[in-house]
Amino acid sequence: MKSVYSERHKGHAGNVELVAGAIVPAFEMPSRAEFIRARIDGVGLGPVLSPQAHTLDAALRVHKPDFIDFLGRAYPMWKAAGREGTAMPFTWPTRGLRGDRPPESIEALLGYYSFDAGATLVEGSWDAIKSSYEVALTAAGLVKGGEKSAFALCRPPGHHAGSGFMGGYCFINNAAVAAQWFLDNGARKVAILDVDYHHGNGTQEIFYERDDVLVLNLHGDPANEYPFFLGFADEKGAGKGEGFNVNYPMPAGTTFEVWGAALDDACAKAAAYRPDVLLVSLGVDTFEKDPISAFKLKTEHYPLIGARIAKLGLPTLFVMEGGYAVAEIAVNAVGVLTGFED
Ligand code: Q9C
Ligand code: ZN
Repeated sequence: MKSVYSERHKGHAGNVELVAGAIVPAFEMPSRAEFIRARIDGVGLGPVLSPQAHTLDAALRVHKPDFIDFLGRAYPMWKAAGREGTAMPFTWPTRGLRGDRPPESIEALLGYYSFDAGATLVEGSWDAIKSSYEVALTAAGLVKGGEKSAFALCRPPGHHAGSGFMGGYCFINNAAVAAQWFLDNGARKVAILDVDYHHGNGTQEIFYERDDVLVLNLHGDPANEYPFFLGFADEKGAGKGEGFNVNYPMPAGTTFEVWGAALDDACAKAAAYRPDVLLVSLGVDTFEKDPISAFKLKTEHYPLIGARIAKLGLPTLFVMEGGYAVAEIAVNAVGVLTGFED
């Protein structure tokens, strides 16, 4: 399997986040992608290609123009306001406040274009975000060009980013961009299987009223887990999208036996949908030792996930999302890919 990777992700570094009332180094750090990059060579998965340059046109097919424009302007504005270090949101236009029009100051803009404090920017973030987007589109091009599968080693990840907001380490929704790109380039239907531990709220929001993208999401129950405000089982799509969004919330402590049954059900739904392309939002934060998650999957299970997905026999694009127990995420993420190929 061919992979696509860019060193430009490394500029998105030194970010901090809020955990239990304290500012700590962000779990979403450059070493994540570096470990995976090394593991690809370690197991001989296949060639690793650099992304081709892309304009932002494909991003604008799923994101609002003012949001994409903001992502490019945010850190320069932060610096122009005399700040340095991590740009982090801290005020949000929730119920009872004015969320109907973009504000002016960088502090207000950060909150207006986010749903949490978890997507933070430093000097090199925007270039890294664009590189992650180009990685996804280049890998999508490989699948469109006839490859049975491809791996987009995206960093930063994307599935929490919605049409007009960032959050949860995510800025541009790489998987959603790729799905729309396939549709704009000849595909009639695309299925997205999101196996990241966290609900892919951004992906769900983007395609919620659409019947040309089936979104299947396996994740920690939002009743007790981030992102808390989306991802419940009764969210099934709306309008002509009704029935084309499926959530599988599962409790803390879920083992592979239970998780794998949900995967089987999701795969059956994907098969019945008969998509032209399958996109896998590949988070491996389901791992038992993940520092911010609560499922109990073991390293031996990841190749089984890949093998199960391969049985669908669909052109498949894997897009990297979360996974934070740095060294082991590489074994697990690449384990899915080798399991797919075996
Ligand atoms: N710091 C992905 O896996 N963390 N994003 C909330 C408080 C947010 C995870 C806990 C986790 C976001 C792509
Ligand atoms: Zn996650």
